[in-house]
Amino acid sequence: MQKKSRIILALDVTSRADATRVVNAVRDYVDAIKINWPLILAAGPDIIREMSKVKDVVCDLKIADIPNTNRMIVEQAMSLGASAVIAHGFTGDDSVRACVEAAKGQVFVVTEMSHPGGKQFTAPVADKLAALAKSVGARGIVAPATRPERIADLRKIIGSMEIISPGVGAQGGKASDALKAGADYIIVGRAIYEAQDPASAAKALADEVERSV
Ligand code: O7E
Repeated sequence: MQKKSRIILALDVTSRADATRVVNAVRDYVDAIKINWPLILAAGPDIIREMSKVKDVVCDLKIADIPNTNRMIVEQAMSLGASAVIAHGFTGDDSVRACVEAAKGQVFVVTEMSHPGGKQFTAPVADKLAALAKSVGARGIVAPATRPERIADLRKIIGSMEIISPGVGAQGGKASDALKAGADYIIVGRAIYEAQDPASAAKALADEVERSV
């Protein structure tokens, strides 16, 4: 995954036509595309393969099962062209390790989630989830742009592993705050794909990133 604009597009649209339109408009301003269930269910899993021809795809299935099932899910995602996957850590280190083995390390583990409810159950165990991600050899963690101080806390636990950070724009977080707190990439969905002009919105974010790193 290149590290240029530091923007990962959260492509949470629900048709192949919208996905293609948005990606064609913003491809010069994003480093990777994150594909989540809404688009996979709407357009079919082949959309992963299609988008992987344009940019690296982070397959956000938030995998959370027993080790054997996790392994099978990751193998399918990687065979469709995903460059990395996102998994939950609360299932325990054997389950996350199964993902890491199947993805050859290319796993991001969710820690504290960015929405208000993320404070309820994920925040109290986020430090442990970050430590688990490190201990099993994951590539990085997902940490909230809505609470940049937590990005800084989690950075201390994981050292030089990568942090990808959702919550910029529609959820109230600021790209510059997340990056200054230690995020490597920001994940942005609605602020780009719901904008009147997605290319201008992505460019404005890319400019903000450039000023803050
Ligand atoms: O708010 P948006 O529209 O910019 O979209 C944010 C995206 O990041 C969306 O796909 C959502 O599923 C994801 N996300 C969060 O918003 N908060 C989290 O805590 C975790 C994720 C996530 O994707 O985890 C993996 C990156």
